Amino acid sequence: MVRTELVNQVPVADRCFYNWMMVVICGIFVFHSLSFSAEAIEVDNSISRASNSFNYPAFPKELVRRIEGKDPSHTELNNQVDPLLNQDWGLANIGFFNSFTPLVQATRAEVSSCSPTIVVAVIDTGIDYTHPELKNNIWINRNETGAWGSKDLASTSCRDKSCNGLDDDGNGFIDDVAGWDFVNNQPLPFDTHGHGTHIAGIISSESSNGLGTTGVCPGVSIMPLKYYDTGSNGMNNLQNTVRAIQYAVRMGAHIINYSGGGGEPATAERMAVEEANRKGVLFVAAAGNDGHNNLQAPYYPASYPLDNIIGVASVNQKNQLLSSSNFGIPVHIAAPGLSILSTIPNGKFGMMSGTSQATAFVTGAAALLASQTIGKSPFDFRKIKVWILNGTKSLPGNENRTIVSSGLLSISGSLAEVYSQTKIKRKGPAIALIPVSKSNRKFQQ
Ligand SMILES: [Ca+2]
Ligand SMILES: [Ca+2]
Ligand SMILES: [Ca+2]
Repeated sequence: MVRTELVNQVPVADRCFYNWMMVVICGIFVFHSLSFSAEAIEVDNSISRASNSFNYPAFPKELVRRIEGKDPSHTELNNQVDPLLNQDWGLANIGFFNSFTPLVQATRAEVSSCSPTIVVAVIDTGIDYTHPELKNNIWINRNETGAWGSKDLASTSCRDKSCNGLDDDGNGFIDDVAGWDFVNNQPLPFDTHGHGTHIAGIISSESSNGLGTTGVCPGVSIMPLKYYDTGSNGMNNLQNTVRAIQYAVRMGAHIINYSGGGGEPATAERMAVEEANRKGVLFVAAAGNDGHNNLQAPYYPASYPLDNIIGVASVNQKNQLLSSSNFGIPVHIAAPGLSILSTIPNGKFGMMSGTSQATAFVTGAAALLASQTIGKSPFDFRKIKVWILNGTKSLPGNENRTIVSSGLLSISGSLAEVYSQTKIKRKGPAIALIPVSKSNRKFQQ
């Protein structure tokens, strides 16, 4: 029985001949297969205490400045070329760059600077929150920050709620200033694996900062929730998944990205996603990388019949469904998923493949659409889902309707849906992207 796995597991033939990084990725991801007993899980609701036994990096000073309210301008464009942008075929194929054309008439600033008030929970392997592409976009728990205590107190050297050893906001997690590591039960959700950092980068990498490429929704707030670790078993992964979903919903995430899953349903997990539904949270989930029809062999959580779920298949550069990608209704949409360039830990960039990556593109698109409308109307996952699914384009050669219920993700198509169905006024003429063709940067190693 296979349950709660990361879904980068495309066949070796699909993904292992691109570069050295792909060889590494294949080595990491091919052999995950985790087992559990589907219904026999209990979710621990006791207060989670911080552990001092991990040497994960402290949150960077830029994040601390944001916590202290001294650096609110992180989303401003600084107009430096993102040197790897021209290698980001995924952005091109989903019409990201066409969003700046007169047809759609979004300005680059609109599309390249999402609202930090939109919160995306990335339930994954954690995130390298020190990565220069991501560190400015990490979600902050405002009620676990701020000055605390007196200088006369001898019990701790910390004078801030983020490190005082107390659950200041009473949510059951001590010092959870920027997410939570459910694997190790501590407040630094650092990514020692790579998968979560890659997902976060596809969604939110900073734009025009002279580094890497750009996320679909740069500047959106990312809530890192670490549920997965190669050292833990499938049962723990599932329990941590449930707790992470519950945390995301309670702490106000608008969108949850879940690039994992398995073939067995679990009542506790379904209940958590149902609660997300009731609270208006969009749940974007990978369709899985087994190459099968999810109608015949469901893949969870993507296959739960809940209307806040968008299930995502993966395609290659020619918009052909990967042979590894699951398909069939209720898989809603397809997105790029082969050799996707994004962030990996320690400030690096690399490529990964699978419906995990495709899921992140759809999540980024949902966040982008939400950023267009937030402040003008409440976040409404049903509208977001309709805009995304109505904005798709057909998948050539894939017998569109039998593979996914919609088609290929299209940012420009979805934005056009938003602008045609709302009273949002365009702010001005489109402006061109900074050309990147002269860049000769290589992947960092
Ligand atoms: Ca807390
Ligand atoms: Ca605290
Ligand atoms: Ca960048």
